[in-house]
Amino acid sequence: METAGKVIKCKAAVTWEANQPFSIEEIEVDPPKAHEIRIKIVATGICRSDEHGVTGELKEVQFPIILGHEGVGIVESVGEGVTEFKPGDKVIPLFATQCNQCPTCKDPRSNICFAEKAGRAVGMMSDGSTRFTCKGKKINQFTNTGTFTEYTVVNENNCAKIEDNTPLDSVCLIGCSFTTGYGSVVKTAEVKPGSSCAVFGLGGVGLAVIMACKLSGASRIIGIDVNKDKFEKAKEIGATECINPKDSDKHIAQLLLEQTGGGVDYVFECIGNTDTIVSAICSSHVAYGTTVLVGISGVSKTITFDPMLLITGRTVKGAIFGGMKSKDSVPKLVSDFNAKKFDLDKLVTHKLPFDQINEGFELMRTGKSIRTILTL
Ligand code: PAD
Ligand code: ZN
Repeated sequence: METAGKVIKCKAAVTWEANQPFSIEEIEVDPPKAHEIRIKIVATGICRSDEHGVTGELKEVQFPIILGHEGVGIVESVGEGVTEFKPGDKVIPLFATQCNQCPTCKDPRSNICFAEKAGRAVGMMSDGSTRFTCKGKKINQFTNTGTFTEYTVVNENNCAKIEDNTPLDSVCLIGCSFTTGYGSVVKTAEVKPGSSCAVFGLGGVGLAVIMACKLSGASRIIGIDVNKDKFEKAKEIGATECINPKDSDKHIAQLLLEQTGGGVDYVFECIGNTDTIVSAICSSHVAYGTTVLVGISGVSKTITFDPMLLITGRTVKGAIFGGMKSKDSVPKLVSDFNAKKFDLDKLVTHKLPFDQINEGFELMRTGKSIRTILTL
């Protein structure tokens, strides 16, 4: 490609400081260094975790930054030593690193990569620098990805090659929300057929959980949200019933314990609110219920609960990216999607041109969207 080895000037949405609107700017994107890949982003989803980036609630954020982590695109060029990818390949950037060398990558139980934890500075590539510049200032990139830009650079351990015939559209959800929800159900909770499930929070992640509970053969799937406008979609996707905690004088955990005769088999917290995390644990079956923490709470949030809740036999777990090893699982899920084993378009309520990113975020903040996809 004629751009290989050169700086590319392109459009990106820059967040200069916390709680500011996205600013569409021309940026410069450096060529990929050794073991890096430069990608032309084609579509990217808007996730609540990006909003945690806007508000600066995540420790992974230092401004100025290019947010976005749920993208799909095409390889433009590769750095020295890259053998797995070539220009023209369709790829999904991975915020969850998989190096395949560290002890946790080699352990089937985990998807936390220690290569990343060991060396990488916040918002930087592994050599401690960034590939983005705007108006003479270096710009950080969010969680190893940074997809709110026409071009980005990622490490080869943060990229998955996907099938050539994949349409580059809603498949971007496999880069975050879908896999997070699916993995939470299939890998972290290991939901058994015939069981009862409850899902706190019916956003993109919660609905992906519902989809996977249904695929796993759950007989009862209870959706919980304070926004009743989310119920129709949740039922269309597989919820057997929905509850708005505001509609009852009883505590939501009390309601769920009563309605299930002792508690729910598997509870998924997909909000990231410390109160609903405790409610989720209390709603799980007293003797064998499992609660999976999926939603991300802000920095230094803590929860307190009566230890007896666990002594009776409950289990509490949590996972990033559903506990799925990113590089292994993403290509497989993309081929399942291409084989129509699940329908990602059901999670997409809005599609907007990239320039309308601020409108896209407003749709999420006001609870009007499930997932908005920006096309570049
Ligand atoms: P979203 O904002 O689209 O959905 C959250 C839903 O929760 C909305 O429908 C709200 O109405 C509802 N809600 C809010 N407060 C309450 C409450 N008190 N009681 C009941 N319902 C409530 O978010 P999302 O689906 O994009 O993401 C959900 C969380 O998951 C968020 O914290 C995000 O950061 C996290 C996440 N985690 C991972 C991971 O790897 N663990 C990946 C992606 C997202
Ligand atoms: Zn996400």
